[in-house]
Amino acid sequence: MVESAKRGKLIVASNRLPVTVKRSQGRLQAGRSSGGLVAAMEPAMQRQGGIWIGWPGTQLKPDESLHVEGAGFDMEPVGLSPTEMKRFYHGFSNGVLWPLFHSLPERMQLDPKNWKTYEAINQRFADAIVEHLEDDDLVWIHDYHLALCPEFVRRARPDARIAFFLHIPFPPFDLFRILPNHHALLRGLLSSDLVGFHCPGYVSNFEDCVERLLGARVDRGNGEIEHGDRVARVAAFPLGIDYERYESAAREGPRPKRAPHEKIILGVDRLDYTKGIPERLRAYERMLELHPEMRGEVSFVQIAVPSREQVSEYQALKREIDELVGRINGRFGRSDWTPIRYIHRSIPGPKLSALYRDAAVALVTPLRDGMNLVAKEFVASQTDDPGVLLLSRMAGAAETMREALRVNPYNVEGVSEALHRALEMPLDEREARMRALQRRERRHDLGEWLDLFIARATEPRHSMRPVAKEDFESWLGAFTGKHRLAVFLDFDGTLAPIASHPSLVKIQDGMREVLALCGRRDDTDLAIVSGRGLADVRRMVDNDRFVYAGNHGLEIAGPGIESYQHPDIAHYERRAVELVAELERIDAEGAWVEAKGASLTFHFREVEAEEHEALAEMARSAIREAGFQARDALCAVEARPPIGWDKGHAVLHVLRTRYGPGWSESVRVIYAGDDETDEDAFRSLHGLGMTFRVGAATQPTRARRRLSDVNAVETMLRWIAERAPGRAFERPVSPTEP
Ligand code: GDG
Repeated sequence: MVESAKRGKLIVASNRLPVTVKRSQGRLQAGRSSGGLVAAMEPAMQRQGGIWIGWPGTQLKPDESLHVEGAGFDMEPVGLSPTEMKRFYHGFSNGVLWPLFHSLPERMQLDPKNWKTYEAINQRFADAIVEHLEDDDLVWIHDYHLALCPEFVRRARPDARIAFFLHIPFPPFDLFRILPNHHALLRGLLSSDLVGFHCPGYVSNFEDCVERLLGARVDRGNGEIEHGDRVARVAAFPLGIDYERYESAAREGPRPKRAPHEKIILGVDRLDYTKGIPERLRAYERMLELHPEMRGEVSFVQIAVPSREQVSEYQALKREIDELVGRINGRFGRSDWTPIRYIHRSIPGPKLSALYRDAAVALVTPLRDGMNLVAKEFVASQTDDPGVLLLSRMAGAAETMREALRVNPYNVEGVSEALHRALEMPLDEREARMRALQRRERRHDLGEWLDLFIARATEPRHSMRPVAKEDFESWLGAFTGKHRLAVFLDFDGTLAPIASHPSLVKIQDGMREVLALCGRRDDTDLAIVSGRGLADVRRMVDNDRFVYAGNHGLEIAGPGIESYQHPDIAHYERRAVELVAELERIDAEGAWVEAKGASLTFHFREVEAEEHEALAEMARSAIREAGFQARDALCAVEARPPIGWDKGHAVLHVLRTRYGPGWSESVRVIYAGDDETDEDAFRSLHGLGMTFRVGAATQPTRARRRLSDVNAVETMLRWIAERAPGRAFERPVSPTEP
């Protein structure tokens, strides 16, 4: 399937707009917002035009609109109340996602209330996007604040072209799974057509999480992930800067009247604990300690732009830095020399450019950083005597900026040595390193990043290649080895496509053939586990070699096992007759009741969709009144006897009676099912077998992996039918076997 993508307008959404509005004496004043996202996307929007949706920094009154003269694009403010700011922005986004994604989980502050607000605000952003969305537009959502937004936009506009870019690292599986809401975040991101990251390492962390936590199929080679009936692409797009702008700003930047006699070491960061400012100050202190000759010869200028000042972690960090600066200046300072100049505010662009240009060393030592633009801006601004970039290995930028002196920011001793080396580095080496860095950043600049991202985001959509036997070889080959296999399969939606009425469901020829092949193998036993009555499902599948579990496992029979019928079944069969009669009295054209002995199903697939919930609720309450358990199924509600016996119990019963209590040593278990009731079996088999949830739905599952449809199940069975023979076990013989 190839679909052509024409280009409409660009709709960008990020937590903050590029302007921060303040109310002063009743009037609105717009200033620039700080941070890397704005630094990257503002020039992009100036080039592309379009509309930027985000929080303007203050609550606007209903009659106030936001028009910024000469911006080159429109801005749409999204309002956030002080409580919403506290819960959505400070609470969940910056109190949970920010530290966790930067591999600092001990700084997380979890509060379930904040998650609710996070969901609500993501929905609000999605509504604002949808309001402006026209055919052929590209929606580009940014960063961790809005991870659920793609899913909410997708729900409203299934065909929208949606891309997402994450500006911070994506953490490894072991850390990401700490998050209680990890499924929702992954599903949110995967609703995009394209999810972009700074580095290949973050892409592969994301792929690991999706594969292990959602069970989704991931094609790592092509960067494709199956999500329901869609495919999301994932790729690395390392962000660059507007190189020429920084270069010319440095050339034109103010020059000091007199060249300072000391060498400047420069740090430029938002005041954030991920930036490693205290560690950096300690490394500088250590360098002054070890190299007294440097005292008075160097000076450290640290710019720390105030950020997230309401979060307690940031207040504590500010205090720590203030104390460290005071201590170091007190310890080494002289009347004619201050070791550290600490500037706790934002400085204007031209002044920053001049500082970048004149610095001998840039100390860019974050503990973890998605990319880090300061490193790149420093390089582009080195128009005079080349300085040295000292760069943390933990910054995304370090993956490509190989000619920098790369350091471990936690290792104070190592950073201090590298700093000394940078200050002493001969011109030849400084020149060679800086030239190489400049060449790369000039070539891979912001314009290239934008072109590559937008081109990929608007590429025609592809279906993912269908699942193949080789996939099952990699998922099941090592697991099954030479063991005997016990394969459990649901019927409707797993072995045969769902039809408008259960009596119309039919196994396709290819499936019938492959089932027969599996059934003939001596090392493989098949069991069909269905919500249908036992006789019904046995008639549908029509193969005497299989075991059948009907009525969600209340009745079981077949070769090699003890037939089973739950002792309470007769009692519930009688009560079910009355319940059938009662449900049949619900007056809805197209709804009907399937009687299955001790259980029943109330179907409403043929009824208008808007009536579904009301009908389901009526059925649920009648079922509960009659003393049965109500379970939602696909366009249906099932009534089951409350006897604590489900498909999971049925599977374990079959395994125990067929292979003995030590079954887990001799057989490998595979289970595939498409229904909510199969989740019981997935739970029972968790850690004991390989489970597959079939179907395009994206709701959470306990299954290990997902298969898109009946065809994928057929491919799995073909792999099973053709796999190398397992060890020769005696096939259990039963009197009922033909
Ligand atoms: C996030 C990710 C990723 C700083 N002080 C002043 C000032 N700045 C500007 C810098 C730079 C930007 O702020 C900071 O960007 P970074 O990339 O270093 O860091 P974050 O804000 O944490 O950004 C980061 C980025 O998003 C982009 O994807 O690289 O990893 O954490 O542009 O120049 N600008 C001015 N005065 C200052 O005092 N004018």
